[in-house]
Amino acid sequence: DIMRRILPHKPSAIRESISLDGIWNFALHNISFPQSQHKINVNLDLPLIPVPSSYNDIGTQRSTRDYAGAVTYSRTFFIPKSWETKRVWIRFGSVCYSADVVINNIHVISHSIGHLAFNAEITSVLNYGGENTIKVVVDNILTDSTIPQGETTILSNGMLARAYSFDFFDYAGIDRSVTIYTTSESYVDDITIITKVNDSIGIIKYNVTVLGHQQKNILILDQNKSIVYAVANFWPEGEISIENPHLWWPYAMHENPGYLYTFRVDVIENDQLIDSYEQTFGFRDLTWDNESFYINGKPIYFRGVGRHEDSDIRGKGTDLPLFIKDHNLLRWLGVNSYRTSHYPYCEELMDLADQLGILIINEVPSVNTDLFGDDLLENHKKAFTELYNRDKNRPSVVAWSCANEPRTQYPESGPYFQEVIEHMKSLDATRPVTAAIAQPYNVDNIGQYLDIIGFNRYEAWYDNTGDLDGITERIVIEAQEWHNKYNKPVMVTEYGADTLEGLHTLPTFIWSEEYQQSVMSRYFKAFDILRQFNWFIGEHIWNFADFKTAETYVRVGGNKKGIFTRNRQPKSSAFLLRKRYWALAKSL
Ligand code: GCB
Repeated sequence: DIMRRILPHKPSAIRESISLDGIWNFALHNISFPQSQHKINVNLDLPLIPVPSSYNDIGTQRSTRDYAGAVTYSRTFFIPKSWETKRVWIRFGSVCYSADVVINNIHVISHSIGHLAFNAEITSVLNYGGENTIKVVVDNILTDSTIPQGETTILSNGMLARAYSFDFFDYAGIDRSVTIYTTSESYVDDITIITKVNDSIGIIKYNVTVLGHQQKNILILDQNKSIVYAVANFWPEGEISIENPHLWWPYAMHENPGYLYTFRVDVIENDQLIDSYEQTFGFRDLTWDNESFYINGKPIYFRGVGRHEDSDIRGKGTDLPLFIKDHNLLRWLGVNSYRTSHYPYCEELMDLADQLGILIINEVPSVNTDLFGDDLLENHKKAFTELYNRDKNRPSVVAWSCANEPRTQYPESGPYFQEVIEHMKSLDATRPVTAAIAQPYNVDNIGQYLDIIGFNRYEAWYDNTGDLDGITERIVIEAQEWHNKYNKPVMVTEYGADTLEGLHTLPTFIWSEEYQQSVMSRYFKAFDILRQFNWFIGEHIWNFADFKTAETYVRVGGNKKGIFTRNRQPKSSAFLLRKRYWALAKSL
């Protein structure tokens, strides 16, 4: 059962690791790299690729950027002799879309879905005290039954091309870190922690899988790493109470948001520590009803953004400078939340959300869900299982989003999403399920299964272009209709307008910075009217930053609905949003 052992590698007194991040060899299967270095009009790109990164924007060739099919990543690495007595594992943070991993010519694992971690034990295939080879065949073909869905076409030059309806560039490659690490023969395989707060008592319900029958100890450490609780030789599951725990609060709602405790499991054999794993968690009580959504008993109003993992050159590749820059900008804006539109984000980002107190609506990678076949349904459920296993212990994750803009006008969408949502709830009863819905309320078939209704609406952009004065009333009415139909909390999960930075117009005209601000201020009026009702629980603008999309004539160098440019410089709208979000933060 490979997918349960998904705990990321964490440094500890016992576990050792080697990073395989770096420069790998790279080959496209249907296109050969040139022999001659002395010609132009040939592909002079290096047969090398950085990991982690998407491969698409690294080279100079359209054929690489738009490649459809399998590519091979390969490299060598050393394993120390001293690891001979250990179990050894390999873990990929994500490969888009599918991966076949071969080490020393032995196949070790296949995995097919992007944006989610997978690992495999590789103890028996390694050459200890010597060199090893790894080859990863990465395929980016999407079909009717992959999550997300896509298709392929043939171009006039005979090349295969990808086609997809979702509005972000279909980046591919080994886009997150690759780590090889050790455990002892007996090791901590999985930890599940659920917290509850009753008056001044914090309750931790835990379930720990340790392979082997040794003594297992649990320590609970506070943020300063002081021990607040210790138990020796615990059962695999149990309950721990902590008096007056520090609560986990969202950003700007408390002077110390994002308070994290550590749940440490030590495994001891013959008085020797043989494994130690530290899992962070937070005490926060999540409740929701037909009227509202509460953290630690207080109603939450989501003020935030839709985002993408996207930047130039590296595409969706993990980029630590970008991650910290983005979080400085998110804090500058005063957001308390974002949605991981439209796929699970990198674990390093999720760690920051836990630490900083950012509320995450965690979206499975299902976009524009259509056709609703049985294979698709199975893959959709599997995607959610993998996401749940990866992120179940994160206090930042306060809701699951089961899809972005699924085709909910079709009757088949009803039973399909009923099953997806019931599957989510069977795994996790502690978090609400939502979706970002594009179809109008009157044709929707899935809202009755959701806990929170999210809708995406582009008034005065795709709908009623230019009609700024119609925005406020239409949004107020639509939100009320959603609430009337389903009697659930409602939020706007997307609204916005494409804006070319530096384009100014008086009077205001679409694509200008003034137009983006005009749209926003009309939406703000609607939100302020709706905020009188407890059931209206939030606003997420589309998008935090401009991002790359497929090549289409409605996109000029990508989607420009960012309030920041792709380079993370502000459009004038960023200042407007900042003013509103900080005013909201202070008024709540
Ligand atoms: C949407 C989609 C998002 C697009 C956005 C747009 O509704 O959810 O993926 O980027 O509209 O700008 O068209």
